[in-house]
Amino acid sequence: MKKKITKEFLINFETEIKKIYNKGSIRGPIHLSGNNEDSLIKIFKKIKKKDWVLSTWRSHYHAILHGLNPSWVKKEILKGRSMGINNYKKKFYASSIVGGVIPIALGIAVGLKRKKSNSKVWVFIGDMAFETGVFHEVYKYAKNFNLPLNFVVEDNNLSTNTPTNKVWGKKSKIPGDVIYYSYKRPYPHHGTGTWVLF
Ligand SMILES: Cc1ncc(C[n+]2csc(CCOP(=O)(O)OP(=O)(O)O)c2C)c(N)n1
Ligand SMILES: [Mg+2]
Repeated sequence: MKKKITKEFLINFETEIKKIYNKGSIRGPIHLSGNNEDSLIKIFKKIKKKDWVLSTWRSHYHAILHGLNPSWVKKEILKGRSMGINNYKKKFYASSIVGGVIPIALGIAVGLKRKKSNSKVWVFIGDMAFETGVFHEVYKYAKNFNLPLNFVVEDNNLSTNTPTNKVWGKKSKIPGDVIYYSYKRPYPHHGTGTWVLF
């Protein structure tokens, strides 16, 4: 069983990281989450400890909700590793390459199927990563070969500061078996909105 993590806990975690970052104590970029706590808490109820979770540059909430020790996550962030929080023991992998985790997730799902494992892979991607070709290829392959791979699209209609619907003319239709939620970003793409000098 995973420890129950509340919305307040998540918000307080990011608020604390924001304060530390603003003091100039984190010598690396950070990407803070917010306004999506309810959606994520609901989604993570379906994700088991034995499942793999793959995430992005903005992974603090995903890591904590997948059962990584919040103090350990905080230590990693303070070491400047916010953009790539990884813990193989806890089956958690995050990469800052847009779309980078999508084929990795597919490889893990193939491996799990070959081993006849009953674990699944959950991959969290932004709305712009969802529009990339690699998503559509991996989605098609996973579906056609019945692989244990679930996608979660986190839609803030932004790619850094560029509106995704304007880039593509419109947004693509989300397939019925892809988990989706939308939210309004409370923090800038990276940092806290305060200019920090080291
Ligand atoms: C291959 C690659 N290209 C560009 C970037 C720069 N970049 C970082 S995040 C990001 C926006 C991605 O938007 P989305 O997938 O919607 O994710 P969000 O941050 O909104 O959750 C971009 C372009 C990158 N990290 N990797
Ligand atoms: Mg986005």
